[in-house]
Amino acid sequence: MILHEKMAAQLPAWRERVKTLVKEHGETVVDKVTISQVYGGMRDIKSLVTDVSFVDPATGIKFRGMAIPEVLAKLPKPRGAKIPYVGGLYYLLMTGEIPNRAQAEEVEKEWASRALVPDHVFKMIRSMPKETHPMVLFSQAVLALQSGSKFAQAYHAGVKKDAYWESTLEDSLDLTAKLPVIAAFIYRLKYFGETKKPKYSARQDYGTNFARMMGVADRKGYAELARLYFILHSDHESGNVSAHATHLVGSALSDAYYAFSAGLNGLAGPLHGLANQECLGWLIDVRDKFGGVPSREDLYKFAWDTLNGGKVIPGYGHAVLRVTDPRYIAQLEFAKARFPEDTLIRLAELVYDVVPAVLKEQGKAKNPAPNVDAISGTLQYYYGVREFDFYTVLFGVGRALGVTPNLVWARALGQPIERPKSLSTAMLEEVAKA
Ligand code: HAX
Repeated sequence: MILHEKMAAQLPAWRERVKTLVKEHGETVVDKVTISQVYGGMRDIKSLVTDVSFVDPATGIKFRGMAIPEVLAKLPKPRGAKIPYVGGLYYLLMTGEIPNRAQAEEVEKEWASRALVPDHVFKMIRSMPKETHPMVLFSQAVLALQSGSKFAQAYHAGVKKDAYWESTLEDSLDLTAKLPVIAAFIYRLKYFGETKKPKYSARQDYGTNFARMMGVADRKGYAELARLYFILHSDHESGNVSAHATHLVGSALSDAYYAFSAGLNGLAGPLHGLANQECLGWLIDVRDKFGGVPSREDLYKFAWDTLNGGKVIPGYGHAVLRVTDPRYIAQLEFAKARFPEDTLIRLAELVYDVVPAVLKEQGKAKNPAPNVDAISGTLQYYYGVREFDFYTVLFGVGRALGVTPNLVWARALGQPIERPKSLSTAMLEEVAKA
């Protein structure tokens, strides 16, 4: 299998590189830790390692060292499409190299051969109460797949530590292949009452399959959006909750299913994956209040009313980034190229023009620019996916594409169980006195 071959060839040099670094510089200090950081969610402490992606405060996410526009330009695309194959992105995240068309299509073929979801997963989802949150169904479904874990089987059969990554790669491909099927099934069941199992077609790519299984009207357009959405949401370093939770649970040698289900549970939180639905909600509030796109003055006042009401302006600001999120720009350009006259898109553009100035005037937010969530829901809304609580499931399908390469590499480089040290408040008070 193509990813296996490529990684197996890269591994000896990587292992040597890490071994030498730790052996020769193991005692070198990387960062200091302050009391505010210990109490403040470990913000900014440099204590994780990943070679898959890096968030540069000044330019945004880099996938394997490449910025979003470069990735979108260089990855091979399905014929007639403008947005690349998701399989190509997976190849890039897994191996660090831009694939050619045949290599990207090879990953797509792997997915097609692994997309069959066992019947018990559908049965389990169908048996849940109607009001169950789609993220609960999604996370449960991932756990329900665990019985097929090749890593768990290999581990129990006593496979050597050096080879853990191989069965983890198998699990990662199996899992990522099945997620679009499960997500689309949850969507059709929960909002349309359809119980039929979606079928993944080997003749279509990941995004096109997803668009068809979701049953949206403009399949071609939505396939492009699905590819873009999954690519943009795949990875954002290791410290965000979904990536870190996946890594942490995986570090106990729990397999990819246990680990990613944990990541999804974190993604479900309102401070993480839920933000996109709040942004769309805010835009819709503006649209409904003014019966369309308001004047600059009215929007300026509305934004100040939000702030004066003690609320944040959703979709703006970022913990790490200090510029407009390139993932926002990629989505805005996508919309402007396809449906520039859409009311919510025109509104989003006006907000982009007005809100950063308001936030600057207020003087609190370190970054007054929009983040990825400021527009992602708007694009889904345009294509008719208007069930807000489903948006985090879409994020989850994308996020799996980033956290699983991290898991495979963590196994390949023998990363140990994660175990930071705790202190009591009294101990920290002692530290403060010293
Ligand atoms: N509107 C109003 N006030 C804002 C703001 C916004 N959009 N962004 C930041 N601020 C305020 C903060 O609330 C904080 O105020 P206090 O000092 O009173 O607590 C102050 O500015 C400093 O905050 P910061 O250091 O600039 O930002 P943080 O790192 O603390 O938080 C957030 C980053 C993204 C959570 C924040 O900007 C925010 O709440 N934004 C709106 C919600 C949002 O868009 N969330 C999605 C984030 C994208 C993401 O990572 N998704 O997974």
